[in-house]
Amino acid sequence: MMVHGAHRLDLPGGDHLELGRRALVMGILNVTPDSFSDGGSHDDAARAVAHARLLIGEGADLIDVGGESTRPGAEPVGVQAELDRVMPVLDALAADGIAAPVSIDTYKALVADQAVQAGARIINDVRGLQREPEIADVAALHGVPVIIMHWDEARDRDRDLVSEMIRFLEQSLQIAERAGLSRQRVIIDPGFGFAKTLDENYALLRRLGELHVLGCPLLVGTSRKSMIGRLLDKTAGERLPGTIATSVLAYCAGAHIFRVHDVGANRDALRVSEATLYGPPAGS
Ligand code: 7PJ
Repeated sequence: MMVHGAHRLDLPGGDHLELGRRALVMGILNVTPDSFSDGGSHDDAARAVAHARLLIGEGADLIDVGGESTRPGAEPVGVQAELDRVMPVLDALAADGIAAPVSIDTYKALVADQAVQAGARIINDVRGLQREPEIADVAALHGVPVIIMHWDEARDRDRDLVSEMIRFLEQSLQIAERAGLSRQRVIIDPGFGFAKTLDENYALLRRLGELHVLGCPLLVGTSRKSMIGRLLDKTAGERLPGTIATSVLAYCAGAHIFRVHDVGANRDALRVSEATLYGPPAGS
């Protein structure tokens, strides 16, 4: 079973990521008041850098910095408040010479622009370029790839979720192309947990392979989400075994990048998955 499409993702500064059989793990670095650090003070920025180092030590290939909690029911934050959280952390990561490429989790064009100027090399837009389409111009201007996630609260719930998702993502791809961002610069993400029922989240995981028609690399974010917690009746801290199951299943369906809190454990599970589909790496 050989399911992984091979993609080369060019990053600004001459680096690139190989997306294919080897799964990439994106470590989550939340800088919100409900996480361990909100980035606002020097100590907070230092704590965030320490956590990023820990994630990289566990094998993270990428670090995703986010200043707005998009969990259901969370308050939206303004541009300035989001900048106040993420900029000190991005500056501190750059000053620290952090090895892994950093992505900025934002749907705001202005935040994305500032973040990229401070060293972020990927834009992770949970609104799929459809909240502030100017964010596509920011990405094109700086030559950074974008993650377009599906989040469509206005979706017709009588229609098939995956078909609607493909239509939504095609629209996002059109916005990208109009801005001068080629498809090769775009990663797609089905947006687990975003305006989806428990049944829909599991149907999506079952049907993940259908998204390959778009021809883009695929990122999934299921880590500690309620699709696991509600099924198992577990708190956020107890959802790692369930998360690992979703990572392995998504890998087998051809996913390339895994956005997780628990990098080491997911990394190990993905290495075993890689060895199962394609054989162990030479020399091991
Ligand atoms: C996702 C994300 C996701 C991408 C969040 C949480 C909610 N970005 N940002 N995909 N989820 N690309 O982590 O529970 O699934 S915030």
